[in-house]
Amino acid sequence: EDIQKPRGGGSVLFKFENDETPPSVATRVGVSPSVNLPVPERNDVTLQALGTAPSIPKGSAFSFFLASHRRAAKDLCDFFMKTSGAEDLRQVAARVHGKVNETLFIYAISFVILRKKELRSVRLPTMVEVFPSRFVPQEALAKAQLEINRMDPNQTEPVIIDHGLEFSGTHLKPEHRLSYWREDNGINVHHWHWHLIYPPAMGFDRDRKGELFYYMHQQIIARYDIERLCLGLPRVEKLDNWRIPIEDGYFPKLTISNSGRQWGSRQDNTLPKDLRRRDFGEFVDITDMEIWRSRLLDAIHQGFMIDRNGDKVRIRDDVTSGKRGIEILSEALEADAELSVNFPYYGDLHNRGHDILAFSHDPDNAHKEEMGVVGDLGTSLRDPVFFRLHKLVDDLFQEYKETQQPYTESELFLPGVRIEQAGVVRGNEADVLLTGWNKREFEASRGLDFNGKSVILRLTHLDHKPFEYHMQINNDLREAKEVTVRIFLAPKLNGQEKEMDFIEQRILWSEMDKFTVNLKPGKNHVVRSSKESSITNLEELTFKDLENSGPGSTSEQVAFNFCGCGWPQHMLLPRGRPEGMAFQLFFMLTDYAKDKVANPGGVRRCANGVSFCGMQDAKYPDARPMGFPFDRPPAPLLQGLPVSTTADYARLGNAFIHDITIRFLGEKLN
Ligand code: CUO
Repeated sequence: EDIQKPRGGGSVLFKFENDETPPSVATRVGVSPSVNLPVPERNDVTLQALGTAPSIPKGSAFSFFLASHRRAAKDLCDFFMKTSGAEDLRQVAARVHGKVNETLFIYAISFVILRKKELRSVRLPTMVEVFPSRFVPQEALAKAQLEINRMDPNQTEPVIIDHGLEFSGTHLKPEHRLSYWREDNGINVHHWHWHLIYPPAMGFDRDRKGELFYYMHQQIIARYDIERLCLGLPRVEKLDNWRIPIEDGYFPKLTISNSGRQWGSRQDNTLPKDLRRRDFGEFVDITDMEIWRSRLLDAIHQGFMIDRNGDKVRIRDDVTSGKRGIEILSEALEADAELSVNFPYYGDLHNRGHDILAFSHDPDNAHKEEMGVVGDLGTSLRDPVFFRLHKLVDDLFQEYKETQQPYTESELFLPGVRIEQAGVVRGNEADVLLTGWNKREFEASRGLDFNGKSVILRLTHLDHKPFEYHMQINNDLREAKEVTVRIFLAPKLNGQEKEMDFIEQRILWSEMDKFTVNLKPGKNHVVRSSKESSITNLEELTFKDLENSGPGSTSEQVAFNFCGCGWPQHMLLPRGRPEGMAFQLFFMLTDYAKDKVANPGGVRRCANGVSFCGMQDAKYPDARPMGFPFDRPPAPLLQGLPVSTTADYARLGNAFIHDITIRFLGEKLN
């Protein structure tokens, strides 16, 4: 039996002529109502016009970390960008569909919809429904297909694929205990979206793109390390020696963009090798990786980089105009070949790191194997090695941050306002938060063809009971004061069950929320729901949501393409431990007048996920360095006393530290 006819995900966005896509699947997604009209012949859509886009084979993996694939993406995006309006794009896309790689097609469509103002009403469904095969094992999809083949043709009940809790793990390997986290659908969708908004070398820059590359990934590593601590595992180790085998392998058991081709897998103890993929025209030596890292470290320790003319470019974070050092360093490290201060010299450490790891099982194509999941933006977090690579990246950023002047007391202190009390409340219980498992359903039969029958994916994920932050703040000033409230979470104790000092805890602080309040003179009681977090997104929309919302939908839904970026709300809290685990919340108030960023004419669109994703058509809305005040080493003295732990920062009246407990119920919530 033919299982899952390749549908390529593309057809789900538009209705195509001669496409046997069932009408329900081909539902227009917020495009103009004429979408079911036939696609007229067009002589402007030729293979030549697509540049290098058709060079990526259909059915195979597409990797934004490969220079040749980025070029193909740029060619296709440029071509789509020339269209005028939704109808034109639909016609052009329908002609291109089937001629290019499926993932590339979805990437380019998403890219253009994000960037063309007139396409703001076009919304995209979640990747889970576009490419179900990237989220559940091939075996489960094949089983569903078999069940359908045996089914009574009149049966209307959907077939259900229940996925989790084990995910790809067996619990024989310590790393498998975190499969639920790495393979979480929301985290992977967030990562895909983030890179879609902030791609390197696509001919444009975004405000503080490099700094956000550092910060968003730093926060992923912090959260991953916290989750490891919850499970009694040590912090992730950076991959800084490419000449010894990588202990942990990874077997994704997934297929690529519904084509049936398998992602490559990596055995335990695989030795990374020089990349010699003639099929992509991609070559990298391990030696290059070592040289680039060493040059970046030179720059960090000397305090300047060398541009292409041989001139020094100072890297410092305390500049008030121009680019911060972190921005310059990040563009050279990621790297963005167009924005790097000296691409030939500082190289392409991070992207090439993904490539070497993605092909470590078949570096020269001797086995004709596909890349591993770490090569793809939408799947790379599944593999434990992703975190080892990004720990290396973050380690370089931290090395740089440690060379920066600590914040001074006047930069940290905000006179006149004082946090008297702050904590969390859930129902009528204070300071105890609960986590457990939950499930969400998606339709697999939108992106895959199951003979027109409905197949539901029921994915298990970590979740928590919603809660509220409560803060008692005194404003001793005579007038109202606008402040930014910054809330962070970190474990109280390290792996040895000892209280952490400032330096040890510094890079674990996870941003929970950031918002503005106007404090009236006197006492203020500020309440904020966990659901409003500045790092989390709106729930991803399913095809059904989109059908139900119609063209006259709310502006929040309209902005979804951008809002799709953001940490999943269900992963806001680390899981804690069954017996309860000690955490600390850190609250800080800063002067909004100093934090504010002028956004001329900027409508505040899609405030969700803003801390990790920025805002559409606007500058990043916080003037402080990202991660403030934990992005730098501790101030040596505050109010004349030394600083050894974070609690010493709370001596300032505008900061507050508070102990809470997170208890993992290990059962279904609600
Ligand atoms: Cu997000 Cu390496 O930058 O995956």
